[in-house]
Amino acid sequence: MITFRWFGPRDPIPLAYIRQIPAVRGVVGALFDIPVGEPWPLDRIAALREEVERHGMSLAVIESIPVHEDIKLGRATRARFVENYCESVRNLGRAGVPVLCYNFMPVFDWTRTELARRLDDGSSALAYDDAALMKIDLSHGTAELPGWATAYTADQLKKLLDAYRSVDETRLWDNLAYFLERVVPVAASSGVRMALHPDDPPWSIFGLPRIITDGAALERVTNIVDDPANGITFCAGSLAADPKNDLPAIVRRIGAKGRINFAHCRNIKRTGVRSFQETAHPSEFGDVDMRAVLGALHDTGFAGPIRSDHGRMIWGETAQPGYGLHDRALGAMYLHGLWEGIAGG
Ligand SMILES: [Mn+2]
Repeated sequence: MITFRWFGPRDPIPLAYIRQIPAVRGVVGALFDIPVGEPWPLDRIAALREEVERHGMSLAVIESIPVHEDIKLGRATRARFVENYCESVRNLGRAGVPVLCYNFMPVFDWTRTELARRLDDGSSALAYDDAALMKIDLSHGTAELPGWATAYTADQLKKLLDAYRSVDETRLWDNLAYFLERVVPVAASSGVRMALHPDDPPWSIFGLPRIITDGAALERVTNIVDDPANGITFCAGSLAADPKNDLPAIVRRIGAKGRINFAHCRNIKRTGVRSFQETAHPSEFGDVDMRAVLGALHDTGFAGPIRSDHGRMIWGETAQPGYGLHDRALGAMYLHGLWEGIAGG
């Protein structure tokens, strides 16, 4: 099912417009006003589902319920936050939401160094360059980091970065295991499939550990708790930033185990070592062989939600970086056409 991310009532793109993109029948939604670590109320999730259904689509995925830093840090206070997370997962099940996309990246979610890189065709797109990232000064908080203007004050960020000094990759894996061992059984009994998103970009930034960076890591995740509810989000654009990642091979390996619960399909063009820019979705514009990716998904029996991912800014649109209507709609149509060609309609 082709889906489309929607940021709720504050999203300038109304559900009525999303409904008009041919083939899009599912919405990827979330609640954006629940403090991180608090449980998501059933009535709020149910209301979101009803609003989506009133517009003729289904609430296919929640992306995402953030994991509290105390869980990633393995602090003593994590037990309460894990229990709250379980409560949110139970409520997703009660509200009939089948898939939960989440990530386990310390402090920073997806990170870019430019929000409007000009491409040859006059459009603009998100871009990342490791050398530019190194120059970002975090001593004043996240003010210098594109897209993170108000996330952390200088003092909050310093305390958090200090706390992570004692968390290396091994500890982060342990803390992920603690989380999965407690949350996956709840997801399984609630009818919710978890879908861990790879780290974006898939390497350490600002000295913080990042572990969900390649096919081996994604497979390791699925082995921590061996249950269909413990799956991954296959994100083509995130994984493709590292040229060592063979995307169709990763899909075949994890897809064969039935553990790809959600797919993000977008394209990027690598512009150097640890440097890339986002592009239009079709294969010819970047380093992702999208036909091979969708072919592998099809061959392994994937029947879950797929969404177009970050889009460029085109046709004069102004929108939240990466999340305008036009280019993501073109991406959705491209993915739909490609899938129709592969699957035979
Ligand atoms: Mn993604």
